[in-house]
Amino acid sequence: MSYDTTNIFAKILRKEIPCDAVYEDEYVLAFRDIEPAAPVHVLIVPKGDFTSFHDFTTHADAAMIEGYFTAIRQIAEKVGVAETGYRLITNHGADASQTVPHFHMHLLGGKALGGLISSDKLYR
Ligand code: DGP
Repeated sequence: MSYDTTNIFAKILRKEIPCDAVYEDEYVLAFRDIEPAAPVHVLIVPKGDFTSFHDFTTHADAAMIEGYFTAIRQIAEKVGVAETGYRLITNHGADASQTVPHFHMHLLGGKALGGLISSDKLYR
């Protein structure tokens, strides 16, 4: 999939539309999800043209990958979930229902999140 420069996160990175930012450095911009699924729901978006996790880990250089994952740890501390716990989720492609084609990680926390997938949704 080629990178679509008109996707919503590209516009947020270019500051064309606003966001509720919680962290920014040379590698990432992190902001609160507009449709939060938990009391803490932050999206961590790398500053580069990466469509998904698969694209990111194929094409990002080592400094970007290190900077990205280090930032996630710092963000978890900053938003207050490092001690209580948090979940990281990323969706790659159609079967994962990825809706925004710019790689991002969801950081969720602020309450007990329960099991990853409820038992009635288990694949059998
Ligand atoms: P995903 O399904 O993994 O591609 O998740 C995309 C997330 O992006 C979804 O939880 C809703 C969020 N989102 C979509 N548009 C906007 C927006 O304009 N601002 C913010 N802050 N979040 C958005």
